[in-house]
Formats: sequence, C-alpha cells, structure tokens
Amino acid sequence: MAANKAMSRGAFVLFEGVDRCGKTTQATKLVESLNNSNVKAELWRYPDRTTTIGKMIDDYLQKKSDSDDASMHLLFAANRWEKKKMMEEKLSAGVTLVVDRYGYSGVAFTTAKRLPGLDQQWCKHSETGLVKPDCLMYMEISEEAAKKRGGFGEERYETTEMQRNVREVFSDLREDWWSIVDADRSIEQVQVDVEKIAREAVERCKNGLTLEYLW
Ligand code: NYM
Ligand code: MG
Repeated sequence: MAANKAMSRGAFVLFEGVDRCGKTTQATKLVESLNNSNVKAELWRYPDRTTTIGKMIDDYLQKKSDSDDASMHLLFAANRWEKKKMMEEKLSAGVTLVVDRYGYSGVAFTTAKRLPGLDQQWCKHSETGLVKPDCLMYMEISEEAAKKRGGFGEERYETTEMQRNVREVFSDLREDWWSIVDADRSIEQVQVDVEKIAREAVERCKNGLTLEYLW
C-alpha cells in the first residue's frame, strides 16, 4: 500500500434542508437499505436530544424554556462537538453515518433570525473543526410542496417566515460539491437518487479518502 494512501473507512452522508423536505424519511430508508446490502450504517440526527445538552435544546425547541440566541447557537454546536470523537471512531471503524441535519442547519437557522452580530461568519466559527461530510444531499422542496405535507408543528422556528429565511441562507451556503435533490417528487422517486449519491460516497470512502474538517 502506498504510504500516502488513506485508509478505508465509513462515509459521512448528510441530509440537509428546510422542515418537511423528507430528510428523516429518506435517511431512515437509506440506513435500512445499506444495512440490507451489508454496508454497516447508522442513523444519526442533530440535535441529538438524548444528551444533557440535547435535553436543553429540546426544551428550547418545545418552548418550555427560553434563552439567549447566541448561547442557543453555541449549544446546538456543542451538541455536535460532544459527539465528534465518536463520529471519527465510527467512521474509521468502517461504519457509514447517515446524518439528519448538521452544522449547515446550525448556521442556516441562527442566521435566519437576522440578529445583529449573529451573521453567517459568526455562526460558522463554532462549527470550525468539526468533521466535514463526504456527501451532502440538499433536499430542495418548494414552499408549496412543503405546505401540502401538512401544517407546521408547534416547535420554535416552524413558521412560514422563518422557513423562508432558512431557505435563503441555505442557498447562500451552497457549495459546488453539494448534491441537490429534487424533493418535490414521490418518496420512491427521491429514493432512487439518494441511493445512487450515497452509494457513490460509500464506495469512495471504502477505497480510502482522507477525512476533512469544516469549513
Ligand atoms: N436546528 C437544528 C437549529 O436551529 N440548529 C441546529 O444546529 C440544528 C441541527 O432544530 N427546526 C433546528 C432545525 C429544526 C429544529 O430539528 C429541530 P428536527 O430535525 O426537526 O428535529
Ligand atoms: Mg422538525
């Protein structure tokens, strides 16, 4: 093996997008299908509401508590930092991580509040040094299609205006390497694209790909 050849590892496959775009549905189906074809895969999601920090986030999202916007942004980021080491360990052990939201949502949601001082640059700082995904599927859904999938829930941020702003920040954040998936279509149609994109990333990482870090 050549000295500079990266080791075989699992892939970090990420789903991002506004609420109701089908991330959770697709991520769940993808993990199932990967495991069925002998690719070790786990479903992760952020916020991870099971940790101590995650419970504080959950209270905030459910409006059981209120807090300063900057400190909430940092808690969402800390919720990723507390799992960084485990993420690296899983990936190097050959496990593919299918992740439902990550730091891109972190930046998009806080920036979308349009608060003085909390601009995109500020928001990105707390994510700097976290593992970069090997593949990012941005689930693009129109406002109309998202609305047809049922009304908003009761959680914080689930308003038309906020979702509009989030969509805008996401399009600002977009980079060339992102895969844009047309999420207006049926679950089955979207699944075909998702499988293809994810399996290509799994293959690349299996063949050895150096882990990168944000941003
Ligand atoms: N959210 C999610 C943030 O505001 N910052 C973050 O860093 C992350 C990961 O939490 N409306 C927001 C986006 C969602 C909400 O996510 C809960 P979900 O996927 O609905 O459980
Ligand atoms: Mg939600």
